[in-house]
Amino acid sequence: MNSKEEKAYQAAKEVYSGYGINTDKILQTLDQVSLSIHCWQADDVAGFENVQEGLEGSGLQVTGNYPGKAGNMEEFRMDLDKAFSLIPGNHRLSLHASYGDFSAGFPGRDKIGPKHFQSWIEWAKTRNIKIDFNSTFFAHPNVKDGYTLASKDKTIRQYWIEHGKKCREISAFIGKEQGSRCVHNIWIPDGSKDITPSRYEHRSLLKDSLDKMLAKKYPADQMIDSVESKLFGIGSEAFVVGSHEFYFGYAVQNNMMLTLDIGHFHPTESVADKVSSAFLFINELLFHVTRGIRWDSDHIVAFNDQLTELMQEIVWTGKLDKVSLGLDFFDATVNRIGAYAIGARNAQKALLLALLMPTKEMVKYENQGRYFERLALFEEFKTKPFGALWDYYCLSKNVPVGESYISEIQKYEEEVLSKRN
Ligand code: RNT
Ligand code: ZN
Repeated sequence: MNSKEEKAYQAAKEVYSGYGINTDKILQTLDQVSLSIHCWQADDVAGFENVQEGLEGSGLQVTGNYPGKAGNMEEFRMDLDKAFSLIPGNHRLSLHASYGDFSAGFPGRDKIGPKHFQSWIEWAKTRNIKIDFNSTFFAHPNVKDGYTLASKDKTIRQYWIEHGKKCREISAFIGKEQGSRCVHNIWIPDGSKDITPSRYEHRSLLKDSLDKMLAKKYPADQMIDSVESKLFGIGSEAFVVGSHEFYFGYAVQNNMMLTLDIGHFHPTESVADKVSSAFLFINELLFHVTRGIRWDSDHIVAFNDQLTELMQEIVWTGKLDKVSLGLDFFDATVNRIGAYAIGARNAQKALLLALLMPTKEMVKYENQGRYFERLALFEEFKTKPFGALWDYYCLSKNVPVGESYISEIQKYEEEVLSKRN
């Protein structure tokens, strides 16, 4: 008990215990929360289909050309290992369907199956990582004029319904194999650049396609489906079929999980404020933790108000156990492993800060109508020594403390990434 982190922890512990806050217990709570770490930051959403189209026309765009990107599955898995080694705790991997093991040939998205994910399941088992899943409705020639499940063309809809069905089967298989429910996230790019008189028709088609795709029921301990909305995308500025209202309604009506990507709303709209409403009508929420800037929704997660307010609301609503925290960002202008380390650690730090707030005291003031005191306490707690707790947590989980992961990543860049072509 004599490293500087341990000493700082003891001092911080005393500060918090003066307010009846047990920091040991809070670190345990933090440790029990697994992030669902997205695979797609590692290779700029490229995947392993080989026959893939670019992201263009899918409302997604990755900018940047930082060297060292993984070029095959072996390099990709190595990079994921490196990234996971810099994030304290035990986390899940969120895999996109386009990242299957197609070394024996890619059969087409409507024909993929559990066997294409067998090697991932093995990989994950040896690391005690659980897998979540995402169907891939973009970067494909069958995205017709920007539409998939909501296309007016029946053949196109049929193709994507088939893909969705296959992804659900794969998710259930993964869940069963790993002994932990696999969350299957559904996001489609469908929408239009300009004025669209047939919004109602497209949305009716989407509803119908989803009904067909989701008709088969799987055991709840194997998989759960979640639907993700968006406000607009590049090339779908005027109209996105799968809007918030659409999926909120759909999730409530069908008793489903709902995905709230915090980059998919108007910049001044608070996603944090949606938590307490959503939980009155929906049992479980999946968050895509990201950082929106102006028109872009996928910057590396920063420790900002957007993030800390979201974590705070999750804690205040008392629904931490009903929430999945998925990461969703992709930046190709910086070291990609560095992006993971910054983003994931920030998500955890924000949760830690939220867990440390003097909620009971604040509610006490609130009930007495003492609103100055409520705000004062909240503001003061923002600068209590929570950084010491974070450092101590990293130390106790054997991951780099503070910014020391910078040199770890630089070393990996020098020894591994710079040798790739
Ligand atoms: C896109 C959605 C979606 C994707 C991933 C790659 O706007 O946020 O979650 O980022 O499926
Ligand atoms: Zn998302």
